[in-house]
Amino acid sequence: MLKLYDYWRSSAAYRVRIGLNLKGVEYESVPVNIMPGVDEQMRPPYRDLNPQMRVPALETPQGLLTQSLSILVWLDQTYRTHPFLPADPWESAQVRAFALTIATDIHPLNNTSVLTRIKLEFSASEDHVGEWYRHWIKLGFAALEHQAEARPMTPYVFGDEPSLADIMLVPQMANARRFKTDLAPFPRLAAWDEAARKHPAFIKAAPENQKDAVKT
Ligand SMILES: N[C@@H](CCC(=O)N[C@@H](CS)C(=O)NCC(=O)O)C(=O)O
Repeated sequence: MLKLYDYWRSSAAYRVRIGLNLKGVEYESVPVNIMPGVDEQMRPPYRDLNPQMRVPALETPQGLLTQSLSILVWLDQTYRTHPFLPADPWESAQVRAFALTIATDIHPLNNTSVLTRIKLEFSASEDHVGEWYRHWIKLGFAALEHQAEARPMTPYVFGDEPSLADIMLVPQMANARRFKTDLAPFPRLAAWDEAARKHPAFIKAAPENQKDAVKT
C-alpha cells in the first residue's frame, strides 16, 4: 500500500490527499509533525528519508517521491481514472498555469520555514507575518480571479469535474481563511472552493478529518 508522509495542516500534503482520494487509491497516512518547535521533518528518521525536510513524500513500490505536483502527476499517469488534466493541450496548459500560480508564486513564500526566518532574522512581529502571508495570497488570487473572469462559470474551476486546479485551490483557500484573508474580492475562487469542499474526496482529505488533527 502507498504510504503518505503527511501533516494534517500542510497544504502541500492536503493536495496529495485530495489526489489520492479522487483516484480512489488506498494509502496509509504517516504523520510527520512539522509544527515549529516540534520539527520532526528536520530530524531522523524523516530527514534521512527526505533530506528536503518537507512534507509530503509518498512511498511507492518504486521508491520515494517528493514534491506534491510531481506526486500528483505520477498519480495521474499511474491511475487513469479521473484525469487531473484535460486532454486538450491548450486547456491542459491553462490548468497547469492555474496550479503553478499557487504552487510556485504563492505557497513557497508562505511556508513555515520562511515565516520562521522572517521572524528570527528580521524581527517580524506576528502582525507583520500575517500581513506578509496575506499579501502573497491576495496577489496570486487576484491574478487567478482575473483569469477566471474570462471563462464561463462552471461547477469546478475548469469544467464539470475537479481537476488539478481544484486540487491546488482548496488547500490554498484553507490557508487563506486560517490567516484571515479577505476573500470578498475573489467571488469565483470562493464559489469553486465551496463547491469542491462538498465533494467526498475533498471532505476525506480535509485537515480536520485527519488522524493527527489538533483542535484549534
Ligand atoms: N514544493 C513543495 C513544498 C512542500 C512544503 O513546503 N511543505 C511544507 C508544509 S505545507 C513543509 O513541510 N514545511 C516544513 C518547513 O518549512 O520546515 C511541495 O509542493 O511538496
